[in-house]
Amino acid sequence: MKDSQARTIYLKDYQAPDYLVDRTDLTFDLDPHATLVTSRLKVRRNPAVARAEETLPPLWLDGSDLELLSVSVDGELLPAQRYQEKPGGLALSVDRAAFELEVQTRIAPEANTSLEGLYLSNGMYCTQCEAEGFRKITFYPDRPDVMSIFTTTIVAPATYPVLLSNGNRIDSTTTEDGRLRVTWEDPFAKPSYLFALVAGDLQHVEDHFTTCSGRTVKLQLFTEARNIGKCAHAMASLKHAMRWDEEVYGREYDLDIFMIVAVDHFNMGAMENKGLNIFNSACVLASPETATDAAFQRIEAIVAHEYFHNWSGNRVTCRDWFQLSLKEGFTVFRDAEFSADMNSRAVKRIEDVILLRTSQFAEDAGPMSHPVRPDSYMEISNFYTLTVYEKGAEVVRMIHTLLGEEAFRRGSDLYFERHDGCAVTCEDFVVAMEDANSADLKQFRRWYSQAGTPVLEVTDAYSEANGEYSLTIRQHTPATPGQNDKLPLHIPVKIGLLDESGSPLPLDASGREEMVLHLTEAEQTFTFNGIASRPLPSLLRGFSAPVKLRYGYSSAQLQFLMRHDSDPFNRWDACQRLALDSLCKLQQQYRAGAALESPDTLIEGFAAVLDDVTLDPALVAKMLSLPSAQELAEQEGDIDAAAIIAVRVFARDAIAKALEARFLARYRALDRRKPYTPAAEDIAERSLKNTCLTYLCAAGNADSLTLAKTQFERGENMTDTAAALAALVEFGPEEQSENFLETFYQQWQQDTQVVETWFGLQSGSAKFGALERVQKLMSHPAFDVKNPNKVRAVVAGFAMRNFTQFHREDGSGYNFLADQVIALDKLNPQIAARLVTPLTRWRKYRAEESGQIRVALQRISDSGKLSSDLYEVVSKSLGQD
Ligand code: 7MF
Ligand code: ZN
Repeated sequence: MKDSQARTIYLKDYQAPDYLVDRTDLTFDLDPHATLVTSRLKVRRNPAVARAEETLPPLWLDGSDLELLSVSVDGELLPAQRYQEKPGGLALSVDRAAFELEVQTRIAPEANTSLEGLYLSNGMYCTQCEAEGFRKITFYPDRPDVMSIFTTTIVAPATYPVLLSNGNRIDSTTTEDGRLRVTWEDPFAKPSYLFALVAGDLQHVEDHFTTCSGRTVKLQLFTEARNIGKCAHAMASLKHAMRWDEEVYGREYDLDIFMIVAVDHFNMGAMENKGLNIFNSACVLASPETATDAAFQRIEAIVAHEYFHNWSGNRVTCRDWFQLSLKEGFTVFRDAEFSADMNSRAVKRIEDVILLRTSQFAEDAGPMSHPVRPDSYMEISNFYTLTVYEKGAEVVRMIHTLLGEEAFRRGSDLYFERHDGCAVTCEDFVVAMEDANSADLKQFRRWYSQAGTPVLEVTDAYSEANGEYSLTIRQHTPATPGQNDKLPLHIPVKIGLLDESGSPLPLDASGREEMVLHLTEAEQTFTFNGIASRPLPSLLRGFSAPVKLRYGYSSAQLQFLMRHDSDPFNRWDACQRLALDSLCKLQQQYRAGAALESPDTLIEGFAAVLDDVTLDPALVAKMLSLPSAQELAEQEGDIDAAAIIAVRVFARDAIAKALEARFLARYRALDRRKPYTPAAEDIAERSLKNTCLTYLCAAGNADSLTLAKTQFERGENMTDTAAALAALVEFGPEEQSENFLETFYQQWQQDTQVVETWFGLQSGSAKFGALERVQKLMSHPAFDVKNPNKVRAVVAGFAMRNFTQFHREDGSGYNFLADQVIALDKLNPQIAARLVTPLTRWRKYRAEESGQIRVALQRISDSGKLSSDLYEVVSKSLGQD
């Protein structure tokens, strides 16, 4: 399977570019099969690397899947011996230090199924250039440290009335043959990955924002006519994000126009192209009738994320792709804080921590494990990972925790001031944080270079005679591929101490009740004085560091923390630990072939949570949610999929039956039938209401299924409708479930986003997502293998959310995924490489599963020439590289 083009790139080999591009003038003559791209570049030798009296090095232009038509220098056609087309690009011999280069190429957007570069989505032209897609448009130094001022002219038939690119529209005319010709200029120098072009028959909604300095910015959201009623929430979110970035970071928007375009075919969530963000439709369009609360909150977060990139990413960008977390970690931290300010802070934190613990920790322990700043890669698009994004955001959060709010802001101000208009490194970010505050983050930097999840083991001691309490913390990080020896990290451990009544104890003479311990050694002891009786520690509050924490809490202590901890995150965490402990005990019983015992302590804990009407209902809903099968699988090696599924179902049903009356009472109290709003308090009530409904249906009482049926038929908003449908499908009689699913499809078949929800509901269902059904969904008329959202809903939904069916004993789930990955690699390598993830974790399973998964991976490997994307993941997972 060895791919001749798959070679490894190393950070240590970084070299500044030989040439700079001051101006980039592009003209697109759009045609589905033969788009003509003319690129005029003002090129000059990079003075930072030039030496006197040198022979000029060749100019390297990246290019892939391009048909080269002509090359000229300073207006003269270049003879063929002056340039050479090679795999991956074009090398030009250069005879002057500054020149104008013109390159003409032809491309076929219609045939582009990779969704990188210029392609068509439902007849609309659009682009995706990050990380290395611009080279599929024209020959260019496609690297983020080459920043240029772009002018873009688009010529298209009048059937494409909307022609967009970055910056300001400076010209618009009709050509003699009746075509439209529009020119855009972006006054800010940018790397090619931020280039964007859109052309189509689009409608838009418009609004405006007045910046802190009083400038008016025009805001436009473009979409196909049928979706124009689904733009309001994204527009409101954008305005909130613009205000928040001014208030919290002092960052004002810099152009007079900001545009968002929704497209149906998109590999990722969205893209921060300068002044022209492009979004996956599912991440921007919403109405109460069609979108769930989760979708509303996701849209708010992603609109903010892309907007925040205007400063953290665009004005200050990355020197090279090893620095990806510089913009992504920082921007994810910014969008998380924004969401926390707009909604419930504790709930946002809980959701992010669940993602880290289930998926990022698994990545850190798997064959693709890498540091926040990777040292090497074969295919950069494989490194848009949870480690770079989420762990990267945790690293920024730890700097925030260590320095404090105001010092962090001083650091961020200095960072933007110092590096505005530049392409910089993670190191530059840390240095700005240090310089603005005379802080020392020397040891802290290891978080960027060391992979793996640290484990903290905490023990404590109390001396009544001295009134002295001490915490001893040991840290170690397990080995990861290519990194065997790990050094101690600088870890902020936020703590509090509770007395017997649950009140917080003062931790020192200043009387503060919470503090951040700086753990820097492999083992360290922290001592507290004046403690009158043995306290209960509340550790790692708010998840102050991305680590696994071990302390031998008893069930009684966890129940106590659930009730009394002043940190709402740690109350939830105590509840999760209680659930994890119960499920682990059940697993031991299951694996020993013993009868399963009712998880009474857990039920007791849940009862207390349900009875506490003073708690935020959203927090209650989170506390009552059992850890997912995926999260349980992350807990230990030698995973037994059948045991995980069995004990989770057993515990869920036991809880449902024991607390049925309480669930019903809360369901009734929360079923208020108010008109829908996506306000945090309303979302909170719906989430607890639907958690109760799910447990009620799990308990199997016919009256509960009637409740779900009524809620489904009322169809008041998609959150309630989808939750009721999911409960009916999972717990109702089979023939009826079919009918409900069919009714739902009939009602919503015109709505792309709802159909995606409908697909996902089935593929992720333990009961209804059997392989045969999932295969049938793939030949459903609404399925489109070229649309990543559909593939994610059906195939990834099955492989990543349907633990029961995916791990079927005959290995058919693994084989199915292997078949899909092989087929998709021919169409869309990025999606194929992401889809294969569940198979890469084969070493974690017990022999039965692991052997079958490895065979499926090997079959992919032997299936012929793989894309470099898929090759990297598969070969690293099989341990060949
Ligand atoms: C919120 O980071 C968090 C993460 C790259 C594409 C969007 O802005 C982005 C792009 C990938 C994975 C996750 C996200 C994005 C991408 C994302 C979006 C919103 N620069 Br790949
Ligand atoms: Zn981003």
